[in-house]
Amino acid sequence: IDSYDSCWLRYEPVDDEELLSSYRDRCEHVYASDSAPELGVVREELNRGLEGLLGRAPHLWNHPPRSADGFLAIGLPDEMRPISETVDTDAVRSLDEDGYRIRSVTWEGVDCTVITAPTDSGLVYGTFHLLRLMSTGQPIDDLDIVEEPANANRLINHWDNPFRGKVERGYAGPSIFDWERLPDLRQRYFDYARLLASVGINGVVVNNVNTKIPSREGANEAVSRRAGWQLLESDNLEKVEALASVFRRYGIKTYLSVNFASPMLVGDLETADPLDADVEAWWERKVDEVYETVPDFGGFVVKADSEGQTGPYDYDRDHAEGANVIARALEPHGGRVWWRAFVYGSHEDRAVQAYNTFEPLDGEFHDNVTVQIKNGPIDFQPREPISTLFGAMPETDLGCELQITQEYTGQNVHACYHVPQWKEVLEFDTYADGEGTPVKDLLADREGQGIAGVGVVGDDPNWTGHYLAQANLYGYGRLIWDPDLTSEEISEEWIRQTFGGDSTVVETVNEILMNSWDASIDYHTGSIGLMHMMYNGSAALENHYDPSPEEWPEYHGASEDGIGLDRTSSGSDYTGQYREPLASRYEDPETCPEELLLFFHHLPWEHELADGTTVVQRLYDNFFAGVEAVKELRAQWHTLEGEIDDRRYRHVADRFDEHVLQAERWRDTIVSFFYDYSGVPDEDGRVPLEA
Ligand code: BDP
Repeated sequence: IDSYDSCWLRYEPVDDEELLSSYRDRCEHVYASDSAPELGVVREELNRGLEGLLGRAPHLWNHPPRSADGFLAIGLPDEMRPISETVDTDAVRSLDEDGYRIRSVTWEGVDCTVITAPTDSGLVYGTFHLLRLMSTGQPIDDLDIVEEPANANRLINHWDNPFRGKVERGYAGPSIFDWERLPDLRQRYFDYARLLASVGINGVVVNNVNTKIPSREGANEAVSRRAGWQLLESDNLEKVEALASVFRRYGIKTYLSVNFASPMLVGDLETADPLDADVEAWWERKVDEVYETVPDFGGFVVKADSEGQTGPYDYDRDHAEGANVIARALEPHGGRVWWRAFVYGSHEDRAVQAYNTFEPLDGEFHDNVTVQIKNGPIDFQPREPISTLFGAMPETDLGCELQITQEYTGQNVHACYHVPQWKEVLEFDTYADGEGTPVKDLLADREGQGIAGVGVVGDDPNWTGHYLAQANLYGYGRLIWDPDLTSEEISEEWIRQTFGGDSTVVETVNEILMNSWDASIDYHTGSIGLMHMMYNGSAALENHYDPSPEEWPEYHGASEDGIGLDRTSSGSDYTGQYREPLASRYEDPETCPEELLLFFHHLPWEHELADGTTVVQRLYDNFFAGVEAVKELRAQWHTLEGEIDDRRYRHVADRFDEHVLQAERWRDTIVSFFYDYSGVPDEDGRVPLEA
């Protein structure tokens, strides 16, 4: 990790004398079993972490240390006496897979800290938890912690194109996965696995959902031969296993995105029809082969009938038929299909299509299929309403797809902390089972459900492009482990581990992070439900960074008489896909929450909002406020000069300069666009802009 940033696993020396001596008393001697591979990981991480924090490496024992005044004991519940004699082992064994218990106890007159879990991966998570407590300066002398993850599946979806090395929507350099050199391993794989395990991630999909590079990138045959679908070829499976061998040490399963037409691309069949017997047999054989090579393989992600990827529609079959043929092959091995619901193109309003396609199929999917739904109906916009599919398919395992990489929120230039956005998604009450059925509860407690985040790391030394974007990777893992954590709790943990515990630094960075998303919504959308006003450019470019409202009229509906889209019962009736009282709430502009108003309604420019301000004036105000907010974030960052190391200070300061310029560019482009249509000047004289 040396030449690369250690992110939040810096393990800086503890400088508070009292804490240091308490940590030393309790952790200098460690009794850890080393039976399983993961326990090798526990020992390695403790060596590294404690040496950093306490200034010397711990003594590691294979039996209770005799002379010590205190020690740390880590093992399965029945593995060692200091554990079996101090905690309720039945209770530990009945914890969820990945759960753990940490407890301060006295054993044979000695102060002990015990970490125990029903599985090895729980021990890894428990170890990282204890190290986190010390890295954030918490006392550890009176612990009684029981943790279980809220979501069984906590995945990262890499959109990394193998062989070509480019990460789709990646802004942190090329892919970290070097398929040319695999099965040779890079230190980076181990460090990445550590980062992920430290925040509870338990699955990694290593390649892009676009497994065949679509022609929109101008790909020729030679290029698309070296695309993700190829990873299923026999010669490549040992490379997949090499990566899996690293990840499994940390309790992380490896998955692949696969092409629906694999029987034709990888095999030599003439069809990929999911009801064809040869196709069924092909998937079975291929999956058997995968599991011979990668025994704990997680499963497949499939993007089908979407943006140029083939799918069951090519054979007049539906999505359940498409998913099930692959699921049946995975079933005997315990693998799972994550089948994406990201389909659009056949409906005038893109928002309604996923529900129309998938809701009627509820109950038709095989047990080991998870339907993976983006948080909103469009595409990871700064703010969207919540997808109507959540709560609409009770007989189907669902997964929520979030985007960690900042495709639409400033890429690697803007500071934008996404945790509050994800929190809004997970807390959203779907009313699926009456009032009080938030998305987070719908996803939790089912073995086949969970959350997938589109990855953010690349080969840049700082991993995420923008240094502060590390907080998004950290926060993603922490939040999906425990959606009841607040955004501030998560950011504070991250800051303490990343920049140290100085209270001014913690408060300042926290405020910057916490205000960054609101600012982003203001200057990208005006904060009353508009979205998708970015520039695309040529098919090969797909910039998604600069403003270009004239390019996408179908997403904002600007006209001389008003702005917004009618998605009520008189329009596309997206509102009708929600349960009551949501449907009625969104249907009426008087009760529709202002932040989503123009998503659901086309309103006159001078329609009056609740406080008497007009729509167009509110848009002007919010766009201007967004830019001011970014300037304020920058000014706050400037107060940190000299308080944190210069290298990281400069990196972020430089990005803030560009961030301000870009926010102004958005504001000026979009308010001028509104003015051109509406002809309404700003009350404060800011629009039209001075020439
Ligand atoms: C959009 C991206 C595109 C992805 C697509 C997807 O612009 O690159 O391939 O979603 O999720 O966000 O499949």
